[in-house]
Amino acid sequence: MALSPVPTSGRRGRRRNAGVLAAVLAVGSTLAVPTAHADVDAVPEVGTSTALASTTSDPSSAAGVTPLVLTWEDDFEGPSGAAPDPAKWNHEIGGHGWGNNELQYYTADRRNSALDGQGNLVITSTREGTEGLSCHYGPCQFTSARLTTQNKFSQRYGRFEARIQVPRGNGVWPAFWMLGDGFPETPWPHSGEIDIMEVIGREGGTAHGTIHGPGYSAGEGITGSYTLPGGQQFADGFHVFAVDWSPEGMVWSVDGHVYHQVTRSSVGNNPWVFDQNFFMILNSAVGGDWPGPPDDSTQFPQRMLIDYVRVYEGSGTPPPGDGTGTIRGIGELCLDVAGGNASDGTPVQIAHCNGSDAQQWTRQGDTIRSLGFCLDVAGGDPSAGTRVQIAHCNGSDAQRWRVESGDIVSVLANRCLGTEHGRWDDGTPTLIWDCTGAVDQKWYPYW
Ligand SMILES: [Ca+2]
Repeated sequence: MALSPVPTSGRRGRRRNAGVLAAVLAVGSTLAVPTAHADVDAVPEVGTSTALASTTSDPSSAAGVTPLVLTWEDDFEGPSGAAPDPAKWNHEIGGHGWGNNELQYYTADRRNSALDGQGNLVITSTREGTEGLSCHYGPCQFTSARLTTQNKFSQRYGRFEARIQVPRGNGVWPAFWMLGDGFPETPWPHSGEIDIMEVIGREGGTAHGTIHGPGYSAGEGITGSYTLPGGQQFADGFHVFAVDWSPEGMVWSVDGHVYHQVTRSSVGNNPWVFDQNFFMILNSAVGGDWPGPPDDSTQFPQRMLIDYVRVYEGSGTPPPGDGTGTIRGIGELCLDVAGGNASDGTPVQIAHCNGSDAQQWTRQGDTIRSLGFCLDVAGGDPSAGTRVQIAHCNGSDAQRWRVESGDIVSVLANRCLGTEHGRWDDGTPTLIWDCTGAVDQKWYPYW
């Protein structure tokens, strides 16, 4: 939500954008991700179920996975018109722009936040109720609501998820996010910020997940985004937005589809400020630096529906560490040793996942191996376009790889593993290329 004390200069320039990513990771846990919402499940299912997040699997079978235990929830059951449970939620009130030149005045009025009697909390952004309210730009034009769990509930690590139908139209800016417990005594961005879901109306098919901290705040937040297929809009239905947060990092997902990961190393030399409790925030802003103002096409009132918010201890989907399994990339194809040929110089390609040993990879430290050979930049040539192969492991930089935010980065070349021309048909060769965040450069280990 970029709670910056100074106006941010727009967030389109955010670095490390993971791009429009259709990487699909089937989260097997029905506890973590309700699967009954066929209306939101338009992304093709993975053929092979890989229950990284299964609560029934042996935790030792997948590094970092621990059973999920529900620690907090609000299902928003109650009579229509009732206030959100005051034991769980605070109202934040005001029209000072909230660090982003937002246009709404947040109220505690039931016109702006109330249960709908059908199991949802509704945050309504409206032109009503502005009489006598003063905003940073003059008389207020909109009212809305912002709810927090500050001093009522906070937690360090775990899974935080909510099932939400966002509002629609240019200028709307719904968010489900978190701030470190030390805020405001510890000022932003040192407090840390975890944005689990942000959608801006003019790009209503795309959801964003971001962390902000010192050295990576506002427009420099470390962010990823997920775009629904087929031109769907997030306002068309409910979706489950989640972050799985562990001491090692975080993984963001929409309806169980992982689209963004960070590890402690993602913040570089900046401090990692995510080893403290965080509290949750739900709000629906109008206008502001990032979404821009509503226009004549925007209809009010706009409603943000929240079916539930649930928090678990444990980690459903940890960032990938060392392990063995398949590595899936663009089009859900598997990284594959061509022809299963275990010999020096065999090209590495992508192919439909077939369960063969030629698609089993072991990451150990900074090496990635298959069939007893190491993933290798051919000829030790660091230039963009160099093919990637397997070769006898020799400890050279040509065989060292960093795995971060879905990228597999050659230490030798500081370039990303991708596919030739970004293609994803069977047998497309792999190569190294400048890291662009393109979909063909995103890889997800399944272990
Ligand atoms: Ca509910």
